[in-house]
Amino acid sequence: MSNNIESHQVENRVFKPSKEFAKKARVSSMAEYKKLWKESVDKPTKFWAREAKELCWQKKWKEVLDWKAPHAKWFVGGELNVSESCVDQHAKGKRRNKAAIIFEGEPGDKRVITYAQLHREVCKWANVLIGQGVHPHDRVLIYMPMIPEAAFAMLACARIGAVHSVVFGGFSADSIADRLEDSGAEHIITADGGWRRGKIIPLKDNVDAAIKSNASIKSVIVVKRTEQKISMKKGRDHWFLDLEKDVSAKHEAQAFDSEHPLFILYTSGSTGKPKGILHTSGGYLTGAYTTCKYVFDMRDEDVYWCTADVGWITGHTYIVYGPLAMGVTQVMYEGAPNQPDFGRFWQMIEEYGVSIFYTAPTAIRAFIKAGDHFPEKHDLSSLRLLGSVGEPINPEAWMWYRDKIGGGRCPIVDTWWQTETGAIMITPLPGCTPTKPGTATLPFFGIDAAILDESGNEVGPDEGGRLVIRQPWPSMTRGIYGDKSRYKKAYWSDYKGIYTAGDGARRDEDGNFWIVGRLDDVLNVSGHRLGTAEVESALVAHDAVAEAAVVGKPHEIKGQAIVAFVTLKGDHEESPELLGELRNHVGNAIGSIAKPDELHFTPSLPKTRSGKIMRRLLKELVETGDISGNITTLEDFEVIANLKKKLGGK
Ligand code: 6R9
Repeated sequence: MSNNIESHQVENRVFKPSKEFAKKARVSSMAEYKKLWKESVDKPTKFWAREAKELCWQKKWKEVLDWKAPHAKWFVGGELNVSESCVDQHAKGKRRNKAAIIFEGEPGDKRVITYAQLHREVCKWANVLIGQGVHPHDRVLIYMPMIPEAAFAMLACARIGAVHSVVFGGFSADSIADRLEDSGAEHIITADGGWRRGKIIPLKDNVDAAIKSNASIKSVIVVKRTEQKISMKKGRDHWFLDLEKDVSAKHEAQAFDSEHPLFILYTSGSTGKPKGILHTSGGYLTGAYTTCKYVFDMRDEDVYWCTADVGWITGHTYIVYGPLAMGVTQVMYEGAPNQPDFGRFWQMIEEYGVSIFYTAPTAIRAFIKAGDHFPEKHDLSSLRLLGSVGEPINPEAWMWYRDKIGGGRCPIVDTWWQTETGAIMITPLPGCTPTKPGTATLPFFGIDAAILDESGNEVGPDEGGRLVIRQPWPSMTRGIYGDKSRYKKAYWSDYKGIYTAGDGARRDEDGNFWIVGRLDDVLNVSGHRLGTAEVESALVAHDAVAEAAVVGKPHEIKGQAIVAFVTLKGDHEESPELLGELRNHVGNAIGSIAKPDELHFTPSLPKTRSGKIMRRLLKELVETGDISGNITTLEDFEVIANLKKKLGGK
């Protein structure tokens, strides 16, 4: 029996970019894409060097790539200051008075920060950090709401050669403590609080709890945001407002080596302690910049909005480093998408004339559930390009996004990538790639992606296998902070010299990559290995279904039985009839092999705080009736408690 993943999904809808979009795009035909892609993987150093040249370097590199698998050095001998490309070049040039960040807080407060102001702020922050004794290579933990100061602080760290480690503001004191310990950070940047769903997240209180018995913390810099009372420890804790009074708004950006560490970002990993994914300077910035240019087709006149939080890699690459290196105007929003209601995003798109919008499938499914009347109330005609990231986007959610948000005219870029890859890897190019709902389509320039079976052979069309990258790329992680062997074991041990992403995938006959789910989640039913994405997408394609998650459960005869969890759209009610109908619907859509043996309705699914469905928890719940593992990354604990009751567990 083959160990490969089977695929049963058929998708025939194809959408080509409009002639009008193609005409103005940087890459406007598939022939051009294919030619450029081939050149770029045949001679990756040539392609990436050409792109890297568009950034600000204080000293040119001697060698583009030094590759001793799995360790890469890019732009060897080159020196740059990352913040110079993102800030100084615009502040000194024609974008001086252009809006860099249009900020909206959850309570409705607004601010516009021009590139010249951004420059002054970043310089002030850099001087404040130096004043607190922060040196190059020192790690600085940033625990902030989604306010412009989060970007200022990150860029200031980059500017002085310190290594930031941003911890998502929704994480607890324990997560901060773990990350402080692992990274050895001695400085913290935070705020009194942040606004989320009309409530204050007590950021400073959480920091206090995390460092209560930690004597190694030298300084805590606090931004005033929510203005509730907090405690400040004398000598250690400082209001930024006080510190900035004593510093200059000028700071000369010193050059650092291309491989100087830029940041550590922790990613949960399926088991055990979070991995500190390390990224360095020149290569990372090249990846961020190049993908913004080609994938989002960013132009000077665009208003770009990525709804991620800076606590995730998407916020690092596609809020801070990439868009700012491009000199674009972007919208930044502090709060929840449903505050005060599910119209908030659409209202903001209308108000600011957003032209490029980048969000996640989990948000799209929530909007579908909330109802079409929210987007319908707003003029979304400024939009010209839509993006998706984070999970496979179910074809029906893709169609909704295209029709209801994109008005049928905006190309959708479904971008596959990871914290570890630093930048987008598999994606349509908006001016040329024919898209099909549910596939991230084709590899980006310089990216040699493939799907291999267990013995390392490339699989045929529509055969599932492991998604790998066969050549180094500039924005790849340089490793797991402080754990060399874990890096090798996690990503480089399946095949020699080849990066394994941990995702299952297949390619269709047009070469498009379809992510079928995480390899850890693959189902094995009567010897058939099925990815989770196809079964879930079949469920979501039913009119009544908003969201679905499937997991395997031990079964005496079949090996595994399929258990599905389903949330319904607002106007549908659960019933035994609907349950039967949904099971049959999956059977009809992809075959009886994929028909769920059990199906449970639930008002919501367990997710990570970045919106990814946590199938691991559902699996544990159906297998043992309880959850024992680490659930600190879970967004909403109630979900699990309710499901436990429902399944009659402990
Ligand atoms: C950027 C980001 C990475 C994992 C990745 C995959 C899933 C992300 C996807 C996608 C299908 C897409 N993923 N984008 N799956 N289609 N367009 O999300 O990074 O948080 O590290 O997660 O997310 O499973 O391996 P990260």
